Amino acid sequence: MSYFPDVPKIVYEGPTSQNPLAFRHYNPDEIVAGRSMKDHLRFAVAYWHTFRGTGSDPFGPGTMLRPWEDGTDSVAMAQKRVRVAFEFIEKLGCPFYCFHDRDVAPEGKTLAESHQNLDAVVRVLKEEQQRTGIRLLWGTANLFSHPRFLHGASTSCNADVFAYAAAQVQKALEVTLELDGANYVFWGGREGYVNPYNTDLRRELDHLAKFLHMAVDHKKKIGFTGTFLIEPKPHEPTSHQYDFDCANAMAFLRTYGLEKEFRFNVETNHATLAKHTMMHELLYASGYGMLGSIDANRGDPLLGWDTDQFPTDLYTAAQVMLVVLGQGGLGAGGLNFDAKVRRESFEPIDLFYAHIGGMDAFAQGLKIAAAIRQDGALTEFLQQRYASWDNGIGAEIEAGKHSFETLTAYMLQKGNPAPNPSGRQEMLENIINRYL
Ligand code: XLS
Ligand code: NI
Ligand code: NI
Repeated sequence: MSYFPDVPKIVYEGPTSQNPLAFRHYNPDEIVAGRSMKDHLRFAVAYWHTFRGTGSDPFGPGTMLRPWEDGTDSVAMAQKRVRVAFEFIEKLGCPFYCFHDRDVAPEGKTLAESHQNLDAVVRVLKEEQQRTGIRLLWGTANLFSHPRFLHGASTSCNADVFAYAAAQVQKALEVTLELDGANYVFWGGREGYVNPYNTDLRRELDHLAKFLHMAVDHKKKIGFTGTFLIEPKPHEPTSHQYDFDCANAMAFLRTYGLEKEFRFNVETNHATLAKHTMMHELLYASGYGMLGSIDANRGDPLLGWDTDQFPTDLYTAAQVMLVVLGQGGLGAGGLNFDAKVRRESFEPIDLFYAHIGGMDAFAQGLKIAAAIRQDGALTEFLQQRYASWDNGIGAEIEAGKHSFETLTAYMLQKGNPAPNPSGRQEMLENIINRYL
């Protein structure tokens, strides 16, 4: 039984190929900068968008044609959908996938029933993982769709909702372990607030930290060795999401003694919603050894929300890969396409085009970044720019040998600082463009 009978296995045909169902740049076994493309990029398909996305938007209902759907939200349909998903992921040649508990299995009438539903689907996921060799990059719990979470989950004013969320995360974590997931993600969902008059902000943040500490305890208890990842996002659905950006989330983690237990899953569209570039967020996380994984997508510069489009911008892809190569890879992390086809792209084949485009963009970004690094022009310039810190007064300051008073004495004697070098922004941007 095939759900995509007209689509062959997607293969690499090279940059001159005109075949829209082939890779022009993603050549999984090709070695770039000492490692195969497959190992550098570690692509993942996002179950929620690709297999649960309907195409609905605030102005109208879903549009997606998904011939395998029978219109029910049954466990049987969920199990069948897993077969569809794995046929898709296998044909695409994508090594990983990611899911929320409620994407893969329907919510039951009670927590116990939800757990049972999940177990029934996890059996099929496991079977398909074994059959195909496709692996779980990360699992997570959906703590934002059901109306019980309307005030948030661990930051809800309702203590029972905190307890429910704890039970749900415990289960999702255990399922992730069972499926040998490489990471577990915490995106804030509705952890944040809209109205300052009905919100005890400090109390909610204390509760969020308590919840994450419990998650860490349970992780250790069950022996899950994957990485815990926080996925910051500044707004949406709430006005003030508690994990605003990497810098804010770092401050939160450190405040509550959690910084050693978490890293970040950085998403392009979240970075831009925070009025950052993706590269800024990645550099920040990476600079502190906190970059764990990436949600690769993009926003629409003319729309102010998380449009989750497929990443096709080579410039951004190259910047992302510059940072990833700069830190020696993503380790157990990967590039998850947290992206959905447009409402107007409603046929199943569009799912292939979308992922092929994203994979090719990042494969090209990888090659561009590797070439830039090989050439060394950027790294040399950067080193040069900070040369005043390599010896003399700069090195002494870095070594902690100075105070305001000794620096005053130094400057009084010297009179004026050495002249500044040019920043050479335009020249550097031209260098990048040489490789595009
Ligand atoms: C939503 C988030 C979400 C997370 C997983 O904006 O990107 O999809 O990646 O909960
Ligand atoms: Ni998002
Ligand atoms: Ni995401």
